[in-house]
Amino acid sequence: MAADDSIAGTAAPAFRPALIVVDMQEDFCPPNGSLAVTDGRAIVPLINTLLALPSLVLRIGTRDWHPPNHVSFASNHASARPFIDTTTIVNPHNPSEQYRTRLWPVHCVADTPGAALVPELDAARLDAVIDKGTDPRVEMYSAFYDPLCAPRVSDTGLADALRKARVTHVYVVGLAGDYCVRSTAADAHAEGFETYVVVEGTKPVDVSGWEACKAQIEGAGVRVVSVESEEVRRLFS
Ligand code: VGL
Ligand code: ZN
Repeated sequence: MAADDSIAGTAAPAFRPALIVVDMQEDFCPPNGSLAVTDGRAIVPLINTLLALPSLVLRIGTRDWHPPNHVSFASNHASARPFIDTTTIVNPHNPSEQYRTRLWPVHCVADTPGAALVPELDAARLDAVIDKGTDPRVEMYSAFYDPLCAPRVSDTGLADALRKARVTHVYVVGLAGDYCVRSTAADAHAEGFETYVVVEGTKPVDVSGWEACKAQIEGAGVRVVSVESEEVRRLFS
């Protein structure tokens, strides 16, 4: 008998789902966003529908929330072009840990209009909003922590918050599918949660690479599912 069976052997496995709404911010949306994702605004009605579901035990929003001197801004590097050039990120506590990362236009500077959540998002339903990318020295796509690990530089406490709420399943939506949604979902899986990206609830920066990117997300142990799938429909029951 499995450990989670009741004495009668009838107990269903726990289903305590959380929704993570990633970076639904003005700068990632047309028409004015500095790093606008094509059709980024179009996903808000579906996200609001999901946010209203009573089956969710936790609803988390995230914001990309950078200081003006953030390392990911091309303008902070001599003659670097956004979207095209890369820079080296160095672990401030360990110069031997380094990796290359893509440079971006200035976006989501803390407390500016571009960093605001889009007003049509039903943000009143969020239990908490997590800010990330606040350290000027490191890039941070994931809502959990930065990709440096020896040692880790920032941790938002999201994994602890999910565990405290006894979450079992994590559904991820928002922007951008190929960056912050992807990293957040991969870390949710690595933290032990059954993790889904709801494909109609996200849009990528690079449309041409999206099919390959979705395959890589699944390779990290995450399921990329449709809103019509059994995995999403169970949220509605
Ligand atoms: C993101 C690029 C730079 C994202 C954040 O939210 O996916 N993308 N910063
Ligand atoms: Zn950013």
